[in-house]
Amino acid sequence: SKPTLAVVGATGAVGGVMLGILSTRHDVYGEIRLVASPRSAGRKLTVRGEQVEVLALAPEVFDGVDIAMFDVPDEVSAEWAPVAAARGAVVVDNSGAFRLDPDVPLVVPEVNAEQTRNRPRGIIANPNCTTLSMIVALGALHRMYGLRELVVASYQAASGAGQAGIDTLYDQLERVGGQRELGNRAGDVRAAVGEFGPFPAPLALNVVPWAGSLKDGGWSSEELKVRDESRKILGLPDLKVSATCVRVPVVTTHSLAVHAVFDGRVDQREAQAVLAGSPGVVLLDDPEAHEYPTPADVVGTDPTWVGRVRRSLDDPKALDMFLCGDNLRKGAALNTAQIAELVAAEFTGR
Ligand code: 11C
Repeated sequence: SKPTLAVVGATGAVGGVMLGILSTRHDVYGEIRLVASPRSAGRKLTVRGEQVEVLALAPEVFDGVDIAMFDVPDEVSAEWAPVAAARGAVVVDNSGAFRLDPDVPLVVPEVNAEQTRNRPRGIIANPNCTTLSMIVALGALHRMYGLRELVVASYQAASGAGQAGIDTLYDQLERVGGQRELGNRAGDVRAAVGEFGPFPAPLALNVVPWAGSLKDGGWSSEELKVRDESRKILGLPDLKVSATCVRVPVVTTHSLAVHAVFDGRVDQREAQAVLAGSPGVVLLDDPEAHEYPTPADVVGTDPTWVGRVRRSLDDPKALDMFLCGDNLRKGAALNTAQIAELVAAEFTGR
């Protein structure tokens, strides 16, 4: 029979995209239960064309649930994912709480779908949106050439910081819009934008070289996630990864400039063909026609988009490229939904 699904964190930025994705998949689940913090309980949300009342997070909401998706802060997942698992649900968790737990697989279906069944804690982790915005394409290139090293700069959208990030960017843009004198003197944008919200500096008319929290050596948590999660997903524990994570005034869709070094020589045309032929990847790479991915064109789509593929001028084993992925879809809700569907197939197949 069709499994019962719980969506925990249904009222957040990722939750909203998740309900849209679930509404395009009528055959996968029986009941869908929506769960959120007590603050949001009682609200009605639409999924599969029906109004469903949001339940307050409590142990009982997981009774009879086969699969539970979590889109909540790390500390909420850390506490509640084991509760759901203890009540028999397979948890697909989109927080950072379990991603590096050796007993929790970190799954990107195009790269390591087979890991889904290897879940001793009953929990499967969904990667960070920045890692997810590049890893499907890099997985395909790794299969072809053998990956050795990544040097990454991210251009991350405001919605990576949730609804508060989106609201902050729009509020700031409203304040600076039309003020043509802004941006010519140090500090004037800072004075004009109002609240910074979840960001440490103005985001409108600016770029901010920071995402997450401060870790040893000056690295941000986001940069360490890109390193640690890429290694785990690709099964390359010694992969060299240097990331610099930057926030840009884009609402949704993360971009990355990647320098990837491989075991052997690479070829531009061959690499482009590999990318073009990989499920979940779209190659858009015709600079003469001004064709390359940009967040404004990619947002709302499912694949990882790749362009500007070049062989390094100074290293025949290295490729440089530019990637874009919708951080709320493949970067979060869609990948979670894909993992949950792999689990759901176990239920319907038995
Ligand atoms: C951002 N990638 O863009 C972060 C948000 O580990 O799931 C997601 C944090 C995470 O700010």
